Amino acid sequence: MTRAADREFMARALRLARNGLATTDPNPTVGCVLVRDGEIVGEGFTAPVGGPHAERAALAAAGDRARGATAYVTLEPCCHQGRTGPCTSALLEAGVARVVCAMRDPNPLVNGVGLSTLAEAGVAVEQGLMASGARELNEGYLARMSRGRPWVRSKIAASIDGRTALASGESQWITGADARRDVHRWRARSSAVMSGIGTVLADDPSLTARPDDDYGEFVAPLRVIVDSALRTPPAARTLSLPGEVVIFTVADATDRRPPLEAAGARIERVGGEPRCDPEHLLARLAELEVNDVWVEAGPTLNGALLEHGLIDELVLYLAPRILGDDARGMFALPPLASLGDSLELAIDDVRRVGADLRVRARPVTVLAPRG
Ligand code: AOF
Ligand code: ZN
Repeated sequence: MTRAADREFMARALRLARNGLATTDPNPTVGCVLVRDGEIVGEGFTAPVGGPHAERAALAAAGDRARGATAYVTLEPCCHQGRTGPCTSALLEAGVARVVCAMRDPNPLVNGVGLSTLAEAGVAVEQGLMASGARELNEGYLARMSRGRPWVRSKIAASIDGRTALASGESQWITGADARRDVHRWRARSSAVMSGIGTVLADDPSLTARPDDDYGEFVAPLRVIVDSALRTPPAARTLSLPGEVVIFTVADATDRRPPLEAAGARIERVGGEPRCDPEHLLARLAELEVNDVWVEAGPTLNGALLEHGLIDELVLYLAPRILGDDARGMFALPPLASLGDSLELAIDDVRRVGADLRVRARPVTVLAPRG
């Protein structure tokens, strides 16, 4: 098989994996293409939790034709008994001769053992083909497995002069309908949608994902409120909607707790005083199998996350309007002594969404600690 052919089949496996972006949570989404004599004999992608992994789906489609085939897989095949049996066993039983995978699975139960198991059984194995494409599909899962913390994307809608609300608090709606539709697609593919108490009190948001009808199935994201003093009103809209809501707080059992629990919230106490320690609450979310968090919050929570170096990606929607210097900004941060102290970003992507701009950027430096 030529290198070009290898790339073509791996690109196809990556495209297949995209189908599972919003449905496999908390599992990674994986694509698999089986090729024999230059011809595709089976392909598949990860089913929702408890269902077959990509490899088993492709093997089922190929039947006997999998014997002697090459499997192109976007993530190292698993070798452990989880909710489903090991894919390594299924590949060996089917007589697959060669396995090309894009990247290692950092799950401690796999982490190289999937490939070594196959190699020891005589299968030709390769790793690393088109790894960056595979990484991008499962940024959240990879972050949770390798650093015990979800991937954090913070979405901010602002005017082109960087303002998120008027001094009065009014903020609905700065960006247009297309940007809001885009946001609902991001929410749908996230494991959790997180906001802070300031936003809950000001906007009474639903925090649910409501993508267009043609979006297809998705696992509803967990809704998370960061509310140090437990000020969430029991009548908050998000509590009245179907699905789980977790409120993180540092407040001890107070009389505010029972009405919130009666309204359906799960309350979790995390470390930190007087404010929830963002590292603790993200570690807790990883324990709850949250892969990626979509943050829609105001300057307080965004500032705290940024200051702790916990924002992995900013998704900024910038509307073509100007709100002026009286209006509110994006991040509450301590004053900087010099421009050299500012946080630098790398811009990954810029596009128009309706009348607005969408900028995706990653912090590449950290802010100097508060002096
Ligand atoms: C694969 N192919 O398509 C996926 C894999 O509980 P289970 O049995 O579904 O296993 C979950 C683990 O399987 C998950 O943490 C990750 O290590 C791996 N995901 N592996 O071979 C796939 N989705
Ligand atoms: Zn598997």
